[in-house]
Amino acid sequence: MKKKSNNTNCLLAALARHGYRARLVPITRLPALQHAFAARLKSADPAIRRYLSFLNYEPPGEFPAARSVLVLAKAQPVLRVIFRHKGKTLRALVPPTYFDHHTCEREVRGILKEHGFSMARSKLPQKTLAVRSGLAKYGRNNIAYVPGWGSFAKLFAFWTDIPAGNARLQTPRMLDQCRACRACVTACPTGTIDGKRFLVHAGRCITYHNERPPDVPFPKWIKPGWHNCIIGCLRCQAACPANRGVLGRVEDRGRFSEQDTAYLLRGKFAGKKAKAMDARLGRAGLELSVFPRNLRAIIS
Ligand code: B12
Repeated sequence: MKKKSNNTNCLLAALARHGYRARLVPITRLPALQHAFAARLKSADPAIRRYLSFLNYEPPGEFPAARSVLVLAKAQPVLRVIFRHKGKTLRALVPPTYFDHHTCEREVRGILKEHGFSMARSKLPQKTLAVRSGLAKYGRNNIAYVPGWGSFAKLFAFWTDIPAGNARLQTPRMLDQCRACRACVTACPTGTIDGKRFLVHAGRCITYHNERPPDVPFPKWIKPGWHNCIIGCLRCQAACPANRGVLGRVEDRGRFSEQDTAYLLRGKFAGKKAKAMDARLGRAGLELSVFPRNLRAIIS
């Protein structure tokens, strides 16, 4: 086995060849990160504080070799999924970051293994880590922007046994171009992005509502015309000048016939048919658990 420091450089180069930008955060930096995060969270919506109760800053007991957190970003396009309904074609959008999670995880695990390292999944705040590690900067919309990829970047954070030296956390920064820009504030119809404070009002975000279980109806204040994606929302990202170079990146993934669409709108899912449909939806970053509510919202 080669010396680990050489391996680290080779590993970072291999990750880059596979399209990943990477930063390493030593685990010794996590208490400070956790402290700062908790302080910021005080002004967040109670719903989001509950939502974030899954966060955990301790490496898993079964991975005592953990030395660092490998923070990764990978560029992703918008996906377009076609539903045939009543003789018409509906082109539904799935924003970046909803798909290929397991494929990427398998790929990264394989690359690490080739270089003599291991990893474990984490429950860490990925966006905060991306910004504090210097991989990204915040947009005014609170989404992390990676140079050249805009906000169309999927983020990951894995526990690893890679030595990370003494790398320091960086001060969170907003993109310079956001200073004089209010495009996202204006584009968001729900008031999620507040021109006066940095933290978003997450409980107003359309994404918050369309990611909830399908038996939870949308609140009445969300107007039907505000829905624009089958999951998530693209309004603040589509209006963002910092995303100009990536907005055209759209990939077709999935086509659902009249019969499929009728099945999804009926909302009664069980047995083999449901399993097969879930697998087809999974390729497009979707899952049965958001149907029929989200499809009804964009079809009506
Ligand atoms: C909870 C959550 C949500 C919630 C709450 C969102 C929120 N902003 O908190 C809801 C459901 C609303 C949501 C929506 C979306 N999410 Co989300 N979400 C998460 C999750 C699980 C945790 C995020 C989190 O830590 N929130 C807590 C807040 C406090 O953290 P923060 O937003 O980073 O806030 C920091 C700043 O506000 C900063 N700060 C405070 N004041 C100031 C002042 C200045 C000047 C500066 C610079 C900074 C600053 O301090 C805070 C703490 O560090 C992560 C996955 C994960 N494990 O990390 C994904 C994640 C952040 N989401 C993601 C995405 C893509 C989205 C959506 C774009 C989805 C979509 N297309 O519809 C929207 C965007 C909404 C928005 N404008 O923020 C991606 C982000 C990818 C990226 N490039 O940034 C993640 C990482 C998932 C992933 N792996 O891809 N999400």
